[in-house]
Amino acid sequence: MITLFQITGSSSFAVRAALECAGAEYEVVDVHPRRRDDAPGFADANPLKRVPALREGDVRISETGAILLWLGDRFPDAHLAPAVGTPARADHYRWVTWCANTLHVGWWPIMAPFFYIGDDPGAAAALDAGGRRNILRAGDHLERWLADHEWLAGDRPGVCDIYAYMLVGWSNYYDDIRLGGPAVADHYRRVGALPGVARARGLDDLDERLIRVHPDLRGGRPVD
Ligand SMILES: N[C@@H](CCC(=O)N[C@@H](CS)C(=O)NCC(=O)O)C(=O)O
Repeated sequence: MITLFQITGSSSFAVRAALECAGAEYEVVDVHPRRRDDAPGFADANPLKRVPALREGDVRISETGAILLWLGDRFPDAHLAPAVGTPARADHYRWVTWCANTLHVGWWPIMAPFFYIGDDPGAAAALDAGGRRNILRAGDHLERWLADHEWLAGDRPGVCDIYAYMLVGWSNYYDDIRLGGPAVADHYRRVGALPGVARARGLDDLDERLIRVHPDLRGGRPVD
């Protein structure tokens, strides 16, 4: 049985959505963000104690992109990863890696400036401005590709689309940040309409914008 260690509404959403799209059998361990040692097996699955992390038998895997690549191969019948050796497979590696090393970390200066500068308010403004420039540039890159591709890799939706969907969706937390243009918006709607992605939103207590429906709930339980 696959075990997913997750925090509702965090990066683990992409993994949960991929598991749902794959029709996988899995169980979830909800990690409390301030009491990560309470989750049995979490440190074993990821010594860094970050979510998402996944365990199956002797497999221990963390890092959103790595887990998504692994799931694409673990559930071949779900076709969430193009066939090995095809040009689409190259796009799949490229987009998952780009999501991880550019779009995902591109959010940190905006969403989590304390990672970089503690609580220095002067530095925060500069970091936020630079972060916004970078994330908008990333959105333009996505827009150019999606202007003439329905999906990021090949002719059907895959794990890279799910990863991009989550990261584009995070812009809904901000009134003044929109990634890309009409092609990114259409792709966001297409991926969001996939039954597995919609199910994962429900399980994660998220609305169609990926915003928590009940802000006081985490993993279906009140936040204490
Ligand atoms: N590079 C990691 C980053 C994972 C990460 O930063 N996870 C955050 C949630 S989005 C986390 O576990 N934070 C701990 C917490 O919220 O307490 C990945 O791609 O999975």
